[in-house]
Amino acid sequence: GTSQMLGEDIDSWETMMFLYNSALKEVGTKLEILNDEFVHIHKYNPIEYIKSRIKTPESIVKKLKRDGYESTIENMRNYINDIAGIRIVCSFTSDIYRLAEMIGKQNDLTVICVKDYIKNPKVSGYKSFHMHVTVPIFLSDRVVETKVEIQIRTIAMDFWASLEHKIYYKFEGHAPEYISRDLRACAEIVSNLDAKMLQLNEAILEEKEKEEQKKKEE
Ligand code: 0O2
Repeated sequence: GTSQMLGEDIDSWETMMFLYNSALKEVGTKLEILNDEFVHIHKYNPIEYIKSRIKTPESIVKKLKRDGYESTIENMRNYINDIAGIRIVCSFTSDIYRLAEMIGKQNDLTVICVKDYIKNPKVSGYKSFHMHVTVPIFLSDRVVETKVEIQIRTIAMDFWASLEHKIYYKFEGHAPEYISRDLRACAEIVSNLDAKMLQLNEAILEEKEKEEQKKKEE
């Protein structure tokens, strides 16, 4: 059975993957509940969609190598923070911080670190809000705190990052300067679009408010 497997071979690859998969389920459910509650109270859906993934073994090994570590289970556990990754794609930049705050307040999650690549974009032009958290996984005989990387971004940021990721990988990080420059320019356009959409949303909400006020007065 599962518990026997865990007891006998605590450090195996399978056990580790079992824990990361469980962590993705736990955090995924948590986010769905937060979203449902938000809809219930505010009649508004901050999350467009959620994607989760387990990092491929090749990608894990590559990252360890990049950082100068041997490919051992111990090093993976200690130095790779995004083996379990969950991406929340939301509508507006304002939703990102609202969600990050809600996640930070969850008592059973421990926030290890936060990287705000929206306030401080990467040189590539990449924007996104990252949180490294741990979630307790309750097994039959023990509780294991398991790492998950949560990335929060708007649809526009996700659009840019998805395409840039493909292009970047074609060049293995050594894209010609004019391509990198154009990609950064695209990131700028995407940011302007996000700002414009946020403005529009605020204007629409204001108009709605006025309408309701008028209805009340009649
Ligand atoms: P993949 O294929 O998405 O798994 P740390 O996590 O702190 O140990 P790291 O990995 O340098 O150090 O963290 P960082 O820079 O915060 O990036 C983690 C993830 O963010 C990346 O995972 C990407 O998913 C995303 N990311 C970061 N920079 C960029 C960028 O310039 N363009 C795009 N498209 N995505 C980016 P991986 O492992 O690189 O890749």
